[in-house]
Amino acid sequence: LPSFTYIRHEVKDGIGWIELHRPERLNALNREMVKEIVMAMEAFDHDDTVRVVLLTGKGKAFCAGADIEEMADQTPMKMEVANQFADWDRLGLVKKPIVCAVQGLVLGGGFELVLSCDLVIAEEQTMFSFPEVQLGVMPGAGGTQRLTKLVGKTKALEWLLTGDRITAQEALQHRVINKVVQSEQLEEEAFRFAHTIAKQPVLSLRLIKEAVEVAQHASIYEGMQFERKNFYLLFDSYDQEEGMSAFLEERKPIFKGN
Ligand code: CO8
Repeated sequence: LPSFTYIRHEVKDGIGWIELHRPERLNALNREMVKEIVMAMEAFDHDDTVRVVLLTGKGKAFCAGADIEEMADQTPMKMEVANQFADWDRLGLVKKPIVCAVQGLVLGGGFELVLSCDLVIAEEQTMFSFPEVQLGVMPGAGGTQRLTKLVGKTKALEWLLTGDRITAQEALQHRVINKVVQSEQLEEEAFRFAHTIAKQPVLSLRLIKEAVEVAQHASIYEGMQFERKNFYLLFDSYDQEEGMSAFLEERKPIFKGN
């Protein structure tokens, strides 16, 4: 991986760690930064030493949203030609689980980035919002779609139409996030959470994530067929044989990731 301008990255114990790093702009996302995030995620997706991706931020805001300065003089045609949201589509194609740990403010495009991840852990002071409406625009990177699927129309509209801030507890209650932890424990808990997943057989992780993604848009019948095929596929893996033999022999399995 090249050294990036707006993010930091590292591989630690099977965890591909990406930290947003644009502190002077409260981690506001410019187009280059989004490209860097996507490039790092795709590189981790193809790196056999990585089993799970962990995305974090630091400081007052996990992310203050899209870079307003960069966005202010956009035109519809410039945006059509630049097609920047294609990068966001690529995020949705990452096969490995993505855990996101957030703190401080999670705004606009930053909230959309969080919604593009699979599992979210937040420190208790975290505040989420979609302030786009107050700027005369609306979310453009999946906010109206992913949020509505998660929380339903009523809450999604309330949050999107007011731009009000949502606490971590409220986000937890509405199933936007998985866990809330004390501020000083965020990093440790995030690594622990990621590590619990990283320990599992990697092909199971992959096919479970894929099947859950299918459940987001398929009918229950199609989804069941898809699940079944993925279930069958895993019986061609070493880790299935190892996992089941270990159970029968009353020992701990040693998974190989194939
Ligand atoms: N874009 C550009 N610069 C920003 C942004 C931003 N979103 N947020 C903060 N900054 C800059 C500030 O301009 C300031 O710069 P400088 O030091 O040069 O003056 C620096 O970061 C520090 O910020 P503040 O001084 O404002 O810090 P405060 O603690 O006073 O306030 C806030 C923090 C409340 C977060 C405030 O900065 C703020 O309201 N920021 C804008 C939040 C916002 O409206 N975000 C939504 C943007 S719209 C969006 O995300 C649309 C998504 C569409 C698709 C996604 C594509 C990526």
